[in-house]
Amino acid sequence: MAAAMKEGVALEEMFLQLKNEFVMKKKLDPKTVRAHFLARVKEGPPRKIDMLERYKLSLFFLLPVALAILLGAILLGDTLLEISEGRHYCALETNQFLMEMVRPIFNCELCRNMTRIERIPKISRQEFLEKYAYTTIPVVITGATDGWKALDTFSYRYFKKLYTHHRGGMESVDKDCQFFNWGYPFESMQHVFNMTDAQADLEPGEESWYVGWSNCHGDTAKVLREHYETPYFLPEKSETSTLDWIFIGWPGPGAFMHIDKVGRPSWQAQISGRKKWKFVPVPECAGICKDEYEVIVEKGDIMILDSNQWYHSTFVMPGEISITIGSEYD
Ligand SMILES: O=C(O)CCC(=O)C(=O)O
Ligand SMILES: [Fe+2]
Repeated sequence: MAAAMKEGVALEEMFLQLKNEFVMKKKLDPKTVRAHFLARVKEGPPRKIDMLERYKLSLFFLLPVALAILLGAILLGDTLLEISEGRHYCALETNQFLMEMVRPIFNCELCRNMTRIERIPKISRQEFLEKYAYTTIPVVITGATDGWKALDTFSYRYFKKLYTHHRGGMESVDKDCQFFNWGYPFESMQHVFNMTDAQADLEPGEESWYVGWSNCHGDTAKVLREHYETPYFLPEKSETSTLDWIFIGWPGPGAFMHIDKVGRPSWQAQISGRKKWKFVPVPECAGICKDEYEVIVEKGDIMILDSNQWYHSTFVMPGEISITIGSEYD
């Protein structure tokens, strides 16, 4: 995971360097910019990609991908069926190169005039629908968790107790959901809940930590749902995924720069602590949108993001432990 973290940082550096190069040069069309980015990620130094090379490049990538899909369909038949039925989240381990290859081209007009990420204290369903729900523009709705029990109950010990008492909860995260250690030395949730009380509380001299997981265990989800509500501004007809995402950890680096392939936009409520989010537009928006955007999410705020369309990373600000819960919506 440390290697993956390094890879994430290197990718981000390369990405920003490329963006600067493109801004210095004359305007290139988005497809060419993306092809350059993919070529640089795969092959190192930049080079001109002509039609023949492009053709070879496509064959080079598409042939193994097609074979892998065929093999995967044979070997992972059941899992794929589960995914198609929405019972499984992801068949492949996160791979940023693959993510970049499969994501759709972004409409850079959406961020052309975007100077910052807005923090809005109150928003009606209608305004949210028109401006943010499906536009991919990140936004923070402040003070949006009033009355949520989670603000008083969620803590490291609360989750430890919940997952220890509900048989199968932890195992199902390992087996059917996802666990991210973001480069910190935890192999699984069992490992996280076995740390010493001193480290859990980040007593002086202890190492900071930050992890995240999705919960797809029915009984545990039922209990979690007693502690939070569907954000009041989500469109009436939208449905929140049955998958909850929890991220918890102390000040320091959180998620490293990445892009997801989850299919839907998501909300994330800050239940404790403060977290800085960094958003970087995709390569084809170089010179059209700002190089990066930052916003701090405070306790009680809800972040809205389309993690499929923006590279994003997080950093927990000094102070309390950061705890968030979120989900996708459609
Ligand atoms: O909250 C975090 O640290 C990362 C969240 C994230 O990557 C996501 O919601 O897609
Ligand atoms: Fe993400």
